[in-house]
Amino acid sequence: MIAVPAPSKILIKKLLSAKKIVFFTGAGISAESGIPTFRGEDGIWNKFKPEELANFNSFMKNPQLVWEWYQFRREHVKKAMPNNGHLVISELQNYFEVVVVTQNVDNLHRRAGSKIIYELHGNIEKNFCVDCSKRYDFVDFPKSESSPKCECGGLIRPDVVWFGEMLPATEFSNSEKAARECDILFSVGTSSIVFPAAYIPYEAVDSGKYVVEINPDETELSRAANEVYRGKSGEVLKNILDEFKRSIN
Ligand code: BV8
Ligand code: ZN
Repeated sequence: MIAVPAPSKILIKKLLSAKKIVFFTGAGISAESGIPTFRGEDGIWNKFKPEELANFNSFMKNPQLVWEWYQFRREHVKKAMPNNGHLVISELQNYFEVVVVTQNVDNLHRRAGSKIIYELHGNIEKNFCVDCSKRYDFVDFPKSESSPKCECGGLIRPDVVWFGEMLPATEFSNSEKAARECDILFSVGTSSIVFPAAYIPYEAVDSGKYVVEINPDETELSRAANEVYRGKSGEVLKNILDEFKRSIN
């Protein structure tokens, strides 16, 4: 059993004087909720690379396959519950101004009670028609249904950002601003290889902010971070919250 890394004295000291915290999260924070990550050994449908499926051309070429992939993921998301990682981030709102910048499309931060969330890659529960843009948000499409059509006859697609597509401009610029203005940025459960989202932690690094990575594995960001916690986010974040609460009492 690998010991969960305890928070450093420096980090607790930084937290005691901090006001604004940004959590930049990826698929790893939802792993303990049973949602497979993209690129780990349990990666979703390992036979396909996310870039091959999360892609407009693949969708137009084979809407059925891509639609089924999202239905498969929606099933996971529906059954999933926020884990300690999401819940700690939500509870820290009682002590700090917390901004969540997430690459995840699974809605778990919102369900855990986080208020300020920038979804850089969209939301798997939202959909729209590729032809007339009619919204089909939070519609429970029957499992059997092949890729559904809009009343105008157009294909309905998930409202997520696919490879080669622009990120939502306002969410992205708000995220950059939050990273520049925070006291501490935690990068949690992301391989830090998908851009331009992966630039966000570097905004904090370049602005001289304290950057903490929480990930069992090394990533591209590791060498630029001030501190790295090699552990599961649900456990590491719980330790940090408990130690912080001990320090303020
Ligand atoms: C764009 C939504 C162009 C859909 C996703 C430089 C600049 C700009 C673009 C690029 C660039 N270089 C390359 C590009 C192209 C591309 C890109 O980044 N490719 C990568 C693969 C190299 N980027 C794009 O195409 C972007 N669009 O640039 O448009 C453009 C420009 C101008 C004008 C027009 C167009 C769009 C990218 C968004 C793609 N959409 N998802 C969906 O979800 O289905 S990306 C997908 O990857 C998910 O969003 C996911 O969140 C994201 C990142 O993956 P991670 O979250 O990090 O997950 P991963 O599995 O990789 O890692 C999990 C980590 O968790 C691991 O490190 C693991 O160790 C850790 N972990 C596991 N368990 C735990 C844990 N950590 C903590 N606790 C645990 N228990
Ligand atoms: Zn339509």
